[in-house]
Amino acid sequence: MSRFINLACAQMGPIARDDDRSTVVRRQIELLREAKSRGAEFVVFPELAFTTFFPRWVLDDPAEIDSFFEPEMPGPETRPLFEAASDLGIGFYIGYAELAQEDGRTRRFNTAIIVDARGRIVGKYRKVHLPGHAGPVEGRTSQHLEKRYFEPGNLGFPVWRTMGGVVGMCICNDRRWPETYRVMALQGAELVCVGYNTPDDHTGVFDFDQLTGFHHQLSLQAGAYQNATWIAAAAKAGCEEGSNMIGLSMIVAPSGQIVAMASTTGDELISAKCDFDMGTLYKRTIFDFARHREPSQYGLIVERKGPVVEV
Ligand code: CDV
Repeated sequence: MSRFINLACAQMGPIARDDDRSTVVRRQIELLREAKSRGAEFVVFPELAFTTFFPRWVLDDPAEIDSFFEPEMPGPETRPLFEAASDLGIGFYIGYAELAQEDGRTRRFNTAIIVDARGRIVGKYRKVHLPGHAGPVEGRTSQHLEKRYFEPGNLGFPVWRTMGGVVGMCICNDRRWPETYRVMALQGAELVCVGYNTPDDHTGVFDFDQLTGFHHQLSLQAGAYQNATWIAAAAKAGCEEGSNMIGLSMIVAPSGQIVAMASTTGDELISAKCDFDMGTLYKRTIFDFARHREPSQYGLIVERKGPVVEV
């Protein structure tokens, strides 16, 4: 049996610090129109897709910080995206900085949502693995301060039955952690959506060597294969406010094969016809979790945060 979905990733080129939401949303709607012309039913947009990647800066002014956050989704400036998608009958995943009032206080999360083809938010995910630091690191021209601006996500890694399949989400750095995919795969994930902002010009002072693009691909291909799931990953790419971000948006099959990949670092739509059932072969054989996994032997995975050498 086959269950096909026409899937697209809307890679976005740089967003300037001064670009307003309406300008950005116009670009996104243009990408949605192209998606429609290709017959796409679901489009994955990047992480923090409405603004520049502000965690590269040390910001202290609360009003300036809040200007990058969305107190409501959709809000007045982002609603046109929802309306255009629903008019076109396209569902989407998009990332944004979420300003939440929760537990009697203001909280900030790096968030992504799934919106169905009728414009309804069906799922929300808050980024669990926040890379970088809480304060500026001396000697760096560009910081990575996600730990300063966001709390770790508190919603786990749920999946939703939508768009004809079982769909989950993660955000950027999450894609490097095997736990991310496995928790979703244990709930039957057939598609994992990922938006990301990955700079490749911090060599020598940050987490990168010359292999940033390779490690991105490696993580997605291994995650897809080892969990028998599709992965659709959309980049914010190009030189944004002086920081060089990788493109390489891609759609990866449950076999681990790349079936579509961006060739630019600008606004670019990639798409592929994907069969949700393609993972079934692996789920029945080599990765039949119920038959082959041995959770009783994996205790340290959840008990221990970092390595402790006892020998
Ligand atoms: N936005 C990110 O999470 N970026 C990280 C970089 C900074 C390590 C990533 O994993 O791509």
